Amino acid sequence: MERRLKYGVLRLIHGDITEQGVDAIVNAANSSLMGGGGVDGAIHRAAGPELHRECMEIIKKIGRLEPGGAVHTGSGRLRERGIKWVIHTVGPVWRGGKYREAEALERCYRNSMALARNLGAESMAFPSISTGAYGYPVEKAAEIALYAIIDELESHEGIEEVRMVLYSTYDFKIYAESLKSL
Ligand code: AR6
Repeated sequence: MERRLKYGVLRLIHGDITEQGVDAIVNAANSSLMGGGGVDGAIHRAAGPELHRECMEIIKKIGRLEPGGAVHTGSGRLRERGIKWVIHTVGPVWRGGKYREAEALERCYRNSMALARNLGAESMAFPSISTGAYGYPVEKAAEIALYAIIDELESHEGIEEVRMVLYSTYDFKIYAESLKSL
C-alpha cells in the first residue's frame, strides 16, 4: 500500500526493518541509547558492536536523549545491506494520553525526517515507534505517525521514499486502515 505525496512516496511494508535497502533506518531506542529488546535489539544485533560504541559516544556528549529527540550514527554491518545511517529516536512511554505523549511521538517522526534530510538521505524506514514495550495504542500511534510523515513529504523536498515497516500482520492492518482514512 502506498501514497504519493508532493515530494515523495509513503509505503506501508509488512516486514523487518533491518532488511530494508534504504539510506537510513530509524530505531525506537531508549533515553540511554543502551540497546534493548524489540526493534532496538534487532537493529543492534544486525549492525554489530560498532553501533553500541557510537551510541555511547553520543551519550557521553549529551547525557540522555529526551523523548521526541533524534540523533544519528553510522550503520555498522548494516552498511552491507545499503543502509548508511541509523537514526535513534526515543518514543514516549504511554501513560494514558494526558502527558503530551502525542506531541512527543509526532516529534519523533518529524525530527527523524529533518535529520535524514540534513544527512542527505533519499530513502528511509520507520518502525512503529512506542507501540511495543512503551505501550502506545497502535490505532492512535498510526494516525500520528502517518499524519506527520505525510505532512513532511508534502512540505519538504529531499526524501523521496519513506517506508513504514510493520512487523506484525495486525499492525500492518491497523496502519493500512489508518492510511485509507487520512
Ligand atoms: N522490524 C520492524 N519492527 C519491529 C522489529 C523489526 N525487526 N522488531 C520489533 N518490531 P518496541 P517501543 C516492532 O518495543 O515500544 C526497547 O527495549 C514491534 O513489533 O521495539 O518504542 C528499547 O530499548 C513494535 O510494533 O519499541 C526501549 O527501551 C515496534 O517495533 C523500548 O523497547 C516497536 O516496539 C522502546 O519501546
